[in-house]
Amino acid sequence: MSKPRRPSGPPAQLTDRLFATERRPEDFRFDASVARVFPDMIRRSVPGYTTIIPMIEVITEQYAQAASNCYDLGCSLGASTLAMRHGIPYGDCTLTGVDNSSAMIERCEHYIALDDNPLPVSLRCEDILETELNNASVTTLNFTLQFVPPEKRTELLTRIAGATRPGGALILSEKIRFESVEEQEVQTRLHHEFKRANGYSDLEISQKRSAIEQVLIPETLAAHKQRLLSAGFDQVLVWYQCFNFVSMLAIRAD
Ligand code: GEK
Repeated sequence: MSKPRRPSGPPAQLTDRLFATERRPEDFRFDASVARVFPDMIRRSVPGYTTIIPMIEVITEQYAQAASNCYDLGCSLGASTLAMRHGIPYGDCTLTGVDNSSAMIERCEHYIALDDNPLPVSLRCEDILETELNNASVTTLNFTLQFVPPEKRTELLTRIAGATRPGGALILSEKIRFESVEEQEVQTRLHHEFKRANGYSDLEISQKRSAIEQVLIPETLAAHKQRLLSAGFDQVLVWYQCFNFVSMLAIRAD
């Protein structure tokens, strides 16, 4: 039997021009206009995203356990969900993607259906703060926690750690900020240069920055590590960093 094709993720066919012309200042929302261009937007805006997605498959393969549940919280169009699907080596696992944007979930259903891996995927259009979690081996928060109000993050991570089996793990990718003003300045500049190199204009960069400022709240790496440990994970490590974007692995001891 041939192994199912590796996922390429949602096709990045539509170019993100959402902030290309002068707009009324308004907070960023994951609505239909964003969902339409999302694959292009995230690839050109998040340094390392195109590396992180296939590594989620590799990490999932290591930490998934037979007869357990795997979750992708804030699944958007399912790029991280599909990576998990292809990494799970057990047919008796469940895989659930959760997102509270109906525009994202509707499109995600379509991309999941196009992928030929046989593991069933359930999608929930729900708030990740409310969604039920249990018997988990691998949970992914790939650039989602940053959109959860900071005062609600501890409760969510404690619930995830509590639902995670011994030996299971959480993959947590986030935009971070730095204690040092100098490092914050350099890393932010490099991130903006990355966006410029990907074809975004100064106007697009500055309008997006203003729109997202109140919605995406980055924290320091130290704050993330400390909170993951107090939430109930036993080991936390950074497995990837590019500028001010990192991905961590939080593991529950066996
Ligand atoms: C990927 N993981 O392609 N409940 C449910 N969903 C939420 C919540 C919430 N409280 N807050 C935000 N979201 C994906 C990328 S994008 C990252 C994740 C980004 C959802 C929101 O609707 C959006 O789809 C997603 O989290 C964040 O690997 O745009 O930078």
